[in-house]
Amino acid sequence: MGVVNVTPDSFSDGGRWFEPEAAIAHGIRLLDEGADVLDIGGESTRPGAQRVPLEEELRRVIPVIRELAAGDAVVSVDTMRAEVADAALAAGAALVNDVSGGMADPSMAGLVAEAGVPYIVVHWRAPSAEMESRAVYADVVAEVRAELQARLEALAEVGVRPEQVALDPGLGFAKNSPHNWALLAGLDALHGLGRPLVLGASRKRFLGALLAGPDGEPAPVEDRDFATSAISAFAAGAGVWCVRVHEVRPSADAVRVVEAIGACRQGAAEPEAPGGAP
Ligand code: PMM
Repeated sequence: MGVVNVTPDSFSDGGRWFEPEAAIAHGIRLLDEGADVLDIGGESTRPGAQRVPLEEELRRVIPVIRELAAGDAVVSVDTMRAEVADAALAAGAALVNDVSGGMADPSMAGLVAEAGVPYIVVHWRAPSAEMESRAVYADVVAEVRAELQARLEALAEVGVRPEQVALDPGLGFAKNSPHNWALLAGLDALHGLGRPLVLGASRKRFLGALLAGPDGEPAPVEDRDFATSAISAFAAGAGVWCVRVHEVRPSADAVRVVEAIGACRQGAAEPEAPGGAP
C-alpha cells in the first residue's frame, strides 16, 4: 500500500503532494513502482496534530481519489470521519483505512457495515493531541490484542462483518519505541485474532531513533526508507497481509523476495526470470 498524504504537515512527507496534481502524479508513480493499493489521506495524525475541518479534508482528498480511482487504481481512504469515507467511496475508493478503528466517529461503523467494503481497523486510544500520554501498558502485546478484539466485537454489533476487517496494531499511535518493537516481535499473538494484518511502520519515529547518529539525533525522515523495507521483508515473512509505505519500490521488491523464498519452501517451481533470462 503506497501512501499519498494530501496534507501540508504530515511528519513523513508533509506538503510534498498537497496540490491535487502533485498528489495524483505521486499516486501514479507509486502504482508504477508496484503498489497494489493507494492510501489517500487528508489529515495528518502525527503526535500532537490538531484536527482538520471536515470541509477541508473533503476538499483535499476527493478530487485525488476520483482521478486515481478512475484510472483503475485500488484506492483506500485514510480517514477517521464517516462523511469523508462516504464521499470517498462515492468517488471510487474501495477500502476505508481508519486509524481510530471506528472510535473517533460513532457513525463510521454503520457506514462501513452498510457499504460492505474492506475496513482497516487500527489500534487507537486517543486523538493525536493526547496520544502520547496514553502510551502506558503493562503488557503492550496483550493489551493491543485485547483492545483490537474488543473493537471487532463492538463493530460486529453494528453490523460490520469480521470478514470485512483487517487489523493494524497502530505503530506509533499511543506507542513509544519499545512498544512498537514489542508489537513487531509479538505479531503471532495478533495473528491469533484471525484477521489479515496491516502494518504502518514506514518512516516512523522509532526507526529514526534506531538509526540515530553518534550525536543521538534521530535519522532524518528520508533516511528511514531502508529500515522501512527491512520491516516490510520481516512483515511479509511473518504473514502480514499489507504494509503501508511511503517509498513503494524497496518494499515491493522486498515482498517479492520473500514470496520467492516462500514459493520454494512450498515446493513450487522456482520463479522464472522475466523474459526467460538466466
Ligand atoms: N499511520 C499513519 C497514517 N495512517 N494507517 C494505518 N493503517 N496504519 C498506520 O500505521 C498509519 C496509517 C501515520 O503516518 P503518515 O503520517 O506517514 O501517513
